[in-house]
Amino acid sequence: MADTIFDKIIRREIPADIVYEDDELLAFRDVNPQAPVHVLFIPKKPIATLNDATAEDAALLGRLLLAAAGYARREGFADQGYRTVLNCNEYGGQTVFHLHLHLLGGRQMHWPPG
Ligand code: D5M
Repeated sequence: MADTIFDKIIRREIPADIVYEDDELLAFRDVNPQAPVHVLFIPKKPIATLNDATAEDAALLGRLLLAAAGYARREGFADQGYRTVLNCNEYGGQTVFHLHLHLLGGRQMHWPPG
């Protein structure tokens, strides 16, 4: 898989506003926030898109979701609500090809998304 800007953040080669880290995951604030809270949760394992995840990654993807929910709970906006988004490839609007989960909160979301 090609090296991405998120791999550089994992290796601390470029700065990021990191809000969560464990052995397998990293979370940092999106540089172009679309809501008062906009955090990206990524696996440290280089998976380019959701299409590239395999059954072997099932637990990792579950932990990614739970890490986002845990962050919302700790930050006090879980009950108010939030949105998680995982863009895949061109029609999904994916621009960085290292799988990432957007966590958006702090404002009313609308449906359908654009
Ligand atoms: O989302 C990719 C997201 O990644 C987009 O919202 C901007 C964000 N981004 C890009 N570069 C950085 C850095 N260096 N720090 C923080 N956030 C960044 P996608 O789902 O691929 O469209």
